[in-house]
Amino acid sequence: MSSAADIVTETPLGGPTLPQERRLVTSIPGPRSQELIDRKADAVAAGVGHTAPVHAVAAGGGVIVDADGNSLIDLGSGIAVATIGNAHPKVVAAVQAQVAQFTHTCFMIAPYDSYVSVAEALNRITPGDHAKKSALFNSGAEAVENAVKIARKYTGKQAVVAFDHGYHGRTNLTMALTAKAMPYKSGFGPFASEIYRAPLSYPYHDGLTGPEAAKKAISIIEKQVGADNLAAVIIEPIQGEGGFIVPADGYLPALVEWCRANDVVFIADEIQTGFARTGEMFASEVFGIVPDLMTTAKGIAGGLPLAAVTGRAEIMDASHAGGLGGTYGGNPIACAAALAAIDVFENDGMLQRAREIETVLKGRLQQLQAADPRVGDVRGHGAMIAAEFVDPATGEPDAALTAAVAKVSIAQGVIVLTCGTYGNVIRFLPPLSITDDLLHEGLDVVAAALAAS
Ligand code: PLZ
Repeated sequence: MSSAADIVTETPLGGPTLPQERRLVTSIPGPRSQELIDRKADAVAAGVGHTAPVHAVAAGGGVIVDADGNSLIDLGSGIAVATIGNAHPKVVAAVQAQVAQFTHTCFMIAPYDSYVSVAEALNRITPGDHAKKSALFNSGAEAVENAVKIARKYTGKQAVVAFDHGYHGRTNLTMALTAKAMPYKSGFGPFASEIYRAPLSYPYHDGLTGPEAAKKAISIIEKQVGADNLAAVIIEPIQGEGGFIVPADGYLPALVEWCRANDVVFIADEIQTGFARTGEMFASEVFGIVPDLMTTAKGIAGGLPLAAVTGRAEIMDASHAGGLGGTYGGNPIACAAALAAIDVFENDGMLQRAREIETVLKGRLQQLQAADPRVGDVRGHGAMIAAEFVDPATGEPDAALTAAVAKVSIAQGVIVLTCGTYGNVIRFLPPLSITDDLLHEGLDVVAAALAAS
């Protein structure tokens, strides 16, 4: 059996030197993976699911290697986290140096440089040249919770508007902000109060221009919530879990303008879209908007858990001293990883690579769409591209087809993720360290899975 270390191939953007190939030496799951899946069923709470039935032992470049020696093409990056590639050498070196120095003092007890440096970097690279400040947390949901706390404290108002198809996390407040009941919310209520929902711009389905869709949303917000009660609007510039929905041009700028005119904090949730994923450092730049607050996580630290709220200094400073924090927020190891990852994002051609990946993904998926009417829509930016599957006769979402294509692809050694309110979207979120050859091979497998489904 060939092991991960047998063949050494350079990956284009660093990462462990795993052979960059799809290699199936057993069926998926192989016996060792199956053993882990069985132990998981016995030991891990049933609510914690998994997409690919594999026992991961190594990952880098564009592959994940399992305990049976299979090498799977990774088109998901652990949900948009391993954007610079798994175990990127700069992240590994930074983490190793930090872990040997100190592992935790608690930033609220004895502050350290790397937290402040991450805050400075975020203040510099997020959109807008106004004065900014940041605060660091552990997970995306925790960042969203804190953005809402900060906006409420600053405005003295309580209501928060989120959008149809939105996803913001699994904690109590963020479940309330999240749109989809199954699997995220069902049975887990009651949910936080003062959360309202407005319609999104979803060009493939609503046929509205951006300004038309914004007018509709703003009218609902004004009538059902009232600007005088509204602390914040929170939106993903391109929705992630909801189906990689790209709003029509002009939608987001109109919302931002309305927020500015009405003393409402505009929060961009860039947890999935941030850090070069869309071909810009942040998706807000794709739409030419400057959010008041931004939440980030996922790609920020090359796989280490870290999240942030960054925004206008006067808003970020609204909280009394001691009002924000948490034991682990801005953990020194995660901060060291983030500084290394941000260096890679800024200096190693990541924006360019995301744009190249967009060309490959969109080109291939549009070819599929032209040949197969079940591919209803192809959309996205950078290395965040999706295909929406429908019944061509009715235009209705086809979740069964989508699930079948994903399942067959994974069995053939290509990890793809689904998403969408109706479960009828396959999303492509490859690490930017993937080679073009692997990307094409992954798409060949998906195309064959579609043809066979
Ligand atoms: N906001 C926009 O995409 C996390 C969720 C996976 P956490 N998305 C992946 C799952 O099924 O749990 C996400 C996001 C946006 C917030 C979050 C929440 O980030 O780090 O998972 O808390």
